[in-house]
Amino acid sequence: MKPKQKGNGRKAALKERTTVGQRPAFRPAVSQDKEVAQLKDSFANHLKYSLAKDEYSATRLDCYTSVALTIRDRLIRQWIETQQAYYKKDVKRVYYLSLEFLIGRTLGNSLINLGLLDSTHRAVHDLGYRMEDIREMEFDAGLGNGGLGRLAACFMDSLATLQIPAYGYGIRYEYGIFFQKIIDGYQVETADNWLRYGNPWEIERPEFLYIVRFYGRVEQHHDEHGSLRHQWVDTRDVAAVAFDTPIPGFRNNTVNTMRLWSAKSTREFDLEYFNHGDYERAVSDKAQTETISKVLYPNDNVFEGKELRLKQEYFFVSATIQDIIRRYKKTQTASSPHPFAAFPDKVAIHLNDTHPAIGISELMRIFLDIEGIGWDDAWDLTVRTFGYTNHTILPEALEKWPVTLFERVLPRHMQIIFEINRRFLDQINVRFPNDVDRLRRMSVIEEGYEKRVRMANLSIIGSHSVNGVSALHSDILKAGLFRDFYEIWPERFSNKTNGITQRRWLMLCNPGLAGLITDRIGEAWTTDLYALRKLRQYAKDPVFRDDWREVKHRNKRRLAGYIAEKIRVRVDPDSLFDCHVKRMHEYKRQLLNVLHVVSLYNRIKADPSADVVPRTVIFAGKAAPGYHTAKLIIKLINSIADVVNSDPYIKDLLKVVFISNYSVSMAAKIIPAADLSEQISTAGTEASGTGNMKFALNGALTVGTLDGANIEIMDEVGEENIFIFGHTAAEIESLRQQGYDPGKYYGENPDLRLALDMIAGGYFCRTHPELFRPVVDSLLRHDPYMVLADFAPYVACQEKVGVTYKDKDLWTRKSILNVANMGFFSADRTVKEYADGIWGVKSLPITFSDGK
Ligand code: D6G
Repeated sequence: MKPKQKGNGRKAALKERTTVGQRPAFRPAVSQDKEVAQLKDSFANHLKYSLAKDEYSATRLDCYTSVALTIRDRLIRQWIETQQAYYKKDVKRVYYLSLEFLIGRTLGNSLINLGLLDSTHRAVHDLGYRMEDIREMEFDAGLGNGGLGRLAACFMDSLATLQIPAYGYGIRYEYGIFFQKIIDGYQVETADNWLRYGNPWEIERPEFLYIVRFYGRVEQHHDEHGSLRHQWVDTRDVAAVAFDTPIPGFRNNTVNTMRLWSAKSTREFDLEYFNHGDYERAVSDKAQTETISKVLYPNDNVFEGKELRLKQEYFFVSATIQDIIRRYKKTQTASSPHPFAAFPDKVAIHLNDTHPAIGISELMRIFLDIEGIGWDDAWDLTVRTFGYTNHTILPEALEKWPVTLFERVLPRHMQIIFEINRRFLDQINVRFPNDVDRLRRMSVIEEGYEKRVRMANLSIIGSHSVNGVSALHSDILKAGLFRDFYEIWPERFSNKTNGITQRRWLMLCNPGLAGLITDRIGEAWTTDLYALRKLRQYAKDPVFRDDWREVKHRNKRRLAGYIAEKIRVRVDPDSLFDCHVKRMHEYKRQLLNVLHVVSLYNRIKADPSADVVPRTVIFAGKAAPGYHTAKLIIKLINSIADVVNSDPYIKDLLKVVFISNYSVSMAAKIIPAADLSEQISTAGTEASGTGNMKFALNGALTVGTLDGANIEIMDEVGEENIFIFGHTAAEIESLRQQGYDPGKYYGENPDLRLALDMIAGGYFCRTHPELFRPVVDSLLRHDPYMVLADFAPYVACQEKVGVTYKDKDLWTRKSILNVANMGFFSADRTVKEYADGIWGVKSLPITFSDGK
């Protein structure tokens, strides 16, 4: 009896924490009462003087904006001090160039990093609002598609937390990733007009405005020393305007900058037409120019060779490098004889995939054509400055720009790339004489009917460092895609397994679990995730396990409430929450999950008393608007959900839901409520995955293939605490070599055959029975991601999942051990490895200049 009573008392305390928020602030400069009073004052001031509203006219959005501005004010002093310290100490800075920053919401993150969560909750409460409602008013900054963009956002948080002088540079898209609605089971896209009500976190910096040039032609002449010089002339120009967002570290005074560029037409450009009296043309050309930063391309892991995309890439890279050089010059003494000699000692530029790789030719162009540096010196400085991360080996995702397009948009860059390539191939030819095949493979220019610029090859040749994002992925790069380069430059290659920030992905999204953990082992895990190891000893503690289950159950009830309200499906919080949330992509194999669902449905139908564990299978994810198969799979999931959820024989044994508009803030709702994390990509296709880490950190067990970082998760949590199934990357490769025959699996496995026949035959879509036949046809004919080969092992593994789930204590023990062993997957660890191994940048603690 005793432990139970104690448990109830704790439960009450836990409950309290989820409504009130986090533990007290880390270092209250003033008493909390005073802090709350100051926050309320500041809030009232912003409502009145920034927004011109009073208590009668203020909307909930006004309240959110006032709270956001109040919190932003508290970042400003630290922001200015941090930036001044970087100048005073003349530190080396790292510039993280990324076409995507999937930041999500900023308010909650700022509150925990500033240690103001509790006080702000109190202040907001005193003013008569609910903090949850206020936080829901914030639009996600959805400036990314998936893993690559979210990684950039996690890195920004870790860089600031590690006090590394760092900048994120990208594009301020007016429209981020589209909004997904589900209408009649189909995905419908609507525009994400996230800036409609303003963005209180950004500050426009019209003083940092750069001209970015496109098109035109190159003129050559000899200068007074007889050297050949190039001039890029008759260009069409666009202006890039900076918008800065402060990025606070976790309770450490550091505030870094994320600088995003917005396109504006130049005054000269407008005037040209005005002078000719063509007002309409001037206005429409202005609008045309500004489309560069209008919209994020909604593709994940697919290259779409659009001219506008190439312009986006060059636009942000050119503005960024101009800004980097401006900042570099500020710290150089005018008398220095070689003003750029120290450039790589002060500047590290990182390419988040090949999207900013034009930067290599842009820095060369500036060194050669503007700064007058000779080729060899310019090249040496460039290579020492750049580092490159590869994010995928999927062939359809590799950027290859047609030479004709590149030449037209960026004629001088094309010349420089040809010259980089010529010199590189000369070296290869010396080392491997007459090896034409090798030259063809390594060339930056892909020969063929249409010549193309291989951005990955340019990135490797122009960087001193190349890395993959999980151990398996980095090995595949070395042995496969980049083998020739690894052979000549083994020292350039390394692995940096991805990570996630535990501040957002545990502390903020799961306050119940975070509080329970902190109660037992203290707060050290917030900046040293390995501290979670201390939880191992509690995995056997029945009281702790009870509390652990209670936290998960509360999170599940909350998600069930959301599902009931939004999707009108009642799901049982006692059922196993089986979550498959990520971009919709064939290689991620949502279809494999679908086939399991159908086979489960058939088993229950055949025997309603079958001993299956009740499951709620939750899907969420966006499909690229032009990706027909992925969109059809969404419709298939929804069609199956309709049939399963309304079948009276199935009762509560199986429910299927598709949650629309997956986003960072949606992930924060789903992940804390998950029991099972589906990470079932074909081995060798998912470079790392980071969703896998977020789920495990929130106590979900993983069912997964030996792909990407799943392998390292298995190594950390132990084989007995993860459900691994399916062909390995090597086995997949040899199946492919042998000539893969999906029909064989269809012939051999009656469960699989039945499931496929039902889908193809219209069982789930009576009104349009042929609708899903193409999905099945493609599986039976090609099945490029080997869904059928992994079906039987997957179903067998899911059977084990079900059996384990029924043993509540065993499941909870495994759940605790997963969390306890997640130390390695902090983005703090990843970023430290980049800082030490690639960038050569050091932490700089920030102390205030007035000593306070
Ligand atoms: C950020 C923070 C602000 C600083 C500004 C310019 O907006 O304090 O003054 O950047 O810094 P630099 O770009 O000149 O380094």
